[in-house]
Amino acid sequence: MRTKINIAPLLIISGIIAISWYSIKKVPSLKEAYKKDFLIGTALNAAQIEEENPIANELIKQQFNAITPENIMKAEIIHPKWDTYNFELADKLVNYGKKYNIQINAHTLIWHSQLPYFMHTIKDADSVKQYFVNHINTIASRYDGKILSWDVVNEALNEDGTLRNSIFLQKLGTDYIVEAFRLAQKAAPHTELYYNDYNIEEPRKRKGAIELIKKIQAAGVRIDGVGIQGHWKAYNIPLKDIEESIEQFSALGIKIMFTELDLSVLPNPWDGNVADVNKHEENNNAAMNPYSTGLPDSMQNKLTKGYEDLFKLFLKHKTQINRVTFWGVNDGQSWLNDWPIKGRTNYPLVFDRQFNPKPAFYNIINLKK
Ligand code: 9MR
Repeated sequence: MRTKINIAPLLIISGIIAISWYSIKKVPSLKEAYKKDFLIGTALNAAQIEEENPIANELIKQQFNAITPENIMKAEIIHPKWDTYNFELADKLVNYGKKYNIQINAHTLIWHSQLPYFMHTIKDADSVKQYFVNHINTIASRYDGKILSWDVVNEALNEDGTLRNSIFLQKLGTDYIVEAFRLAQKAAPHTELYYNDYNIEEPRKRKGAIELIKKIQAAGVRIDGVGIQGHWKAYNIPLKDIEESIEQFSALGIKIMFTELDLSVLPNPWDGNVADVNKHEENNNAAMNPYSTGLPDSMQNKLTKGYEDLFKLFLKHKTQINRVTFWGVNDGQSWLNDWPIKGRTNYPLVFDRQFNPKPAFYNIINLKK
């Protein structure tokens, strides 16, 4: 007996994909609009690197000429055990970039967070040193010549500009950042090397970052750029601090990137633009999740204006800025739906949950008309 296959659901799904694909095709392209100014990047999660969703894939190719892996090159994933590296997804990312002609910023070599489990069991300085050297040498050399740049060290500073009390500071001493860049420069001579952090536009932390960069330079070690992450609030963007930072960092002779741009519209239980992934707030209530059914125009307008003001500033300083990367492709992907409170509905990017461009997107595009 022949089994009957019901193809109706398949036809409906293909229809939806075709319609979405057709409407994506009609959207203007950020990377095209800004091609003479700076790279326009996005962060990719594992599913996007694996090209699981054809709509996401089409949009990424159309809009972005730079990608950063959101998680898959972090130590806990790429170096899960002392002697084991897991390069599968990072290699796929490299192929993805090659296939679609998109530049890759690798993220990140030395970070106190998302360390592999074995690092929490290590107590002696020699083993930390050995991990540090092996980790940088193995990973940075593997991708040299295949990627544009590395976030060599991520988030090494406290809010007051002093060095964060990480396992690396404790076991390796205050020169560990210079040493990380020294090792990276040797292992990856063809790759640009950056320091990346949040809130380094803020004067106290900025001062710490400037000292750090000067220290690396004074040691005769190469540092090519600084990444200002850009996790801000749509309703309170520190434009003056950002402009001063662009001026002061570029005076050091290095490139500037905005590396993890997103603008939260939700209330924050703490003050400041802290992006410390290890801080969480448990308390969830309706007041802290006010837009679960949709974003009101008043807040949409703030988001749109926020993005427009930022891109105006970026364009004003375009000769100093090499890349602006959004931290995710669409609102549904954003870490800000789960941080600092789990399960909220945030709207921080320029494409909505259905991959449609938001008013902020069009205002950014219109600045170039
Ligand atoms: O967006 C990332 C999220 O998916 C991860 O769970 C989290 C922990 O690895 O890291 C997020 O990305 C962070 C980035 O790597 C460094 N700066 C702050 C970012 C947001 O937390």
